[in-house]
Amino acid sequence: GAARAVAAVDLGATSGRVILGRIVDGPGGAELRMQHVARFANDPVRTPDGLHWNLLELYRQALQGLAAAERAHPGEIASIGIDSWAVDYGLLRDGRLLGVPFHYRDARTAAGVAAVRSRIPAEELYARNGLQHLDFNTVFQLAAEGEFLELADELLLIPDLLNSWLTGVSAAERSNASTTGLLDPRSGEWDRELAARAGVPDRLLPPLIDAGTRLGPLTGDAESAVGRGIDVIAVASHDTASAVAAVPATRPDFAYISCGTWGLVGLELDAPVLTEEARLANFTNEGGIGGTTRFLHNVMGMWLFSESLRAWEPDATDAQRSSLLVELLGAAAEVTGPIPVFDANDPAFMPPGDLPGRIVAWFRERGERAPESRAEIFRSIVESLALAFTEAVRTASRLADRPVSVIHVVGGGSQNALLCQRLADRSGLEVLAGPVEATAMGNLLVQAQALGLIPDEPGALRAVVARSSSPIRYTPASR
Ligand code: LRH
Repeated sequence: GAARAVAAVDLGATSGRVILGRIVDGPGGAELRMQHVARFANDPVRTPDGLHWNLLELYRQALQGLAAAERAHPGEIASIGIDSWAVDYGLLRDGRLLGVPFHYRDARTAAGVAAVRSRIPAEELYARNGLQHLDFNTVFQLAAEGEFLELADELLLIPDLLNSWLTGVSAAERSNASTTGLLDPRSGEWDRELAARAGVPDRLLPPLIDAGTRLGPLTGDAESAVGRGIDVIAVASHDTASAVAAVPATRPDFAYISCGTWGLVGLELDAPVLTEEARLANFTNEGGIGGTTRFLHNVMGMWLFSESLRAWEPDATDAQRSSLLVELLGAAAEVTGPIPVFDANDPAFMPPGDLPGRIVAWFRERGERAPESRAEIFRSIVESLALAFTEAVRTASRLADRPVSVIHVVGGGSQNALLCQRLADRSGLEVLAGPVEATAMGNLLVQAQALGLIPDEPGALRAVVARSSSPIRYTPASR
């Protein structure tokens, strides 16, 4: 029979996928073979009270993909792992979801920021939770919930919520819990005193577990829909944590960019950097597998392209937008002359809506020449991202006092050849691009490790990724 398989449900902010993985023997050792089973759009929905995730549709798609995988490979799936974007959550009472989870791009959080700020100074908050300020950090979202917090008896982040639907077991996986603003990055435990001061009732915080913990078998309707005897394993459920776990680095002095909707730019460290300098540079300390710290900065990322395409072609399908992206990047590469560059960290680009209009306005407000054609706008995005990425790598290196000699770009953005080349040119560093599916790989490999298919030792996952992928190398143009 075929080797046992593990299944990843990887939910990104713009699309989700179900991918099967198998560990096979390669010439140099264990390798990961992946098989795409399902891909589906993740389209948020606006209702009168705000912007929401269509969580039931994502759950339905995940179950449907898993069921199709089980039908195609009966009895082979040993386990399932779920990862998603960070910070967002459901509130529950008696196990029942209270309302449709909000999208982190919803505007309601400003009130929550003001409320938390009035109780906890920004300096103290950072010294205790180590998170870069983003208006949508869970602690601020919760502070904007008002009376709903009083109704709830449990808080579950999106992957934890889906895991509880699959198994009946509620827990908070640490990598994603580290994005709430309620976790102490040194101890990896809830900071209950901080949570109380932020107005978050203690009863809401579920027990914490590490990535690699077996939660239990599929139960109830999930078992009927997918199959019997399949375990759910908590993976590094923050997508960025899974992606960084699967960076195919072979030497220690690397920076990474997990480049999807966001560009998460930084270093993997043994301990958090909680200095005032790091706070002012807006660097975050998130928890990774094996007790590592993801010391990184959020840059806008592929969102700038995808949201522009959505404004230009509101009726296009996912596939049509993908091919338009490739076409426009080709045209962008041909643009000559000085390219206008904007600040890719400007929060003005955060909300959904006419993004090209906001880019043009950014230049006009400053009395600068704005890009005009679609190709010019895309080239301006490429240059602005390459610059912001370069600055974030340099800042991370300085703040953590660690040299960097190579940048690994993983995720969808690693397919953007123009961006990777311009990043190499601007940073003066070698750029290694790929794998595209780093997040799913990290998800699958943590399961494989929990099942004993990969040794449980530092570096073991990256060694498998390095054998299973061949990154594309971009060298800086000589100037
Ligand atoms: C990327 C990501 C990122 C978070 C953001 C909310 O998908 O998880 O790491 O900052 O979404």
